[in-house]
Amino acid sequence: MNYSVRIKGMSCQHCVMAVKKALSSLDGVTGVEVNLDKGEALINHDAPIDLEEVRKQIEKSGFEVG
Ligand SMILES: [Cu+2]
Repeated sequence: MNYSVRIKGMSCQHCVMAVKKALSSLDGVTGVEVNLDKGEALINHDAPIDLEEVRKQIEKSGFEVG
């Protein structure tokens, strides 16, 4: 299963890595692809993911969903 989320505030590969790491830590997540140009993360998961947790992780990393 895939879930894509728009992320505001990413500007370089450091941001990408921070988001990847944060989202990869969530339960059920099997992979994370981040597109810096689009400002989007694609989350692969094999169990339902908690969207509130996704938002929290993104904000904890210093970015914003949107
Ligand atoms: Cu950066």
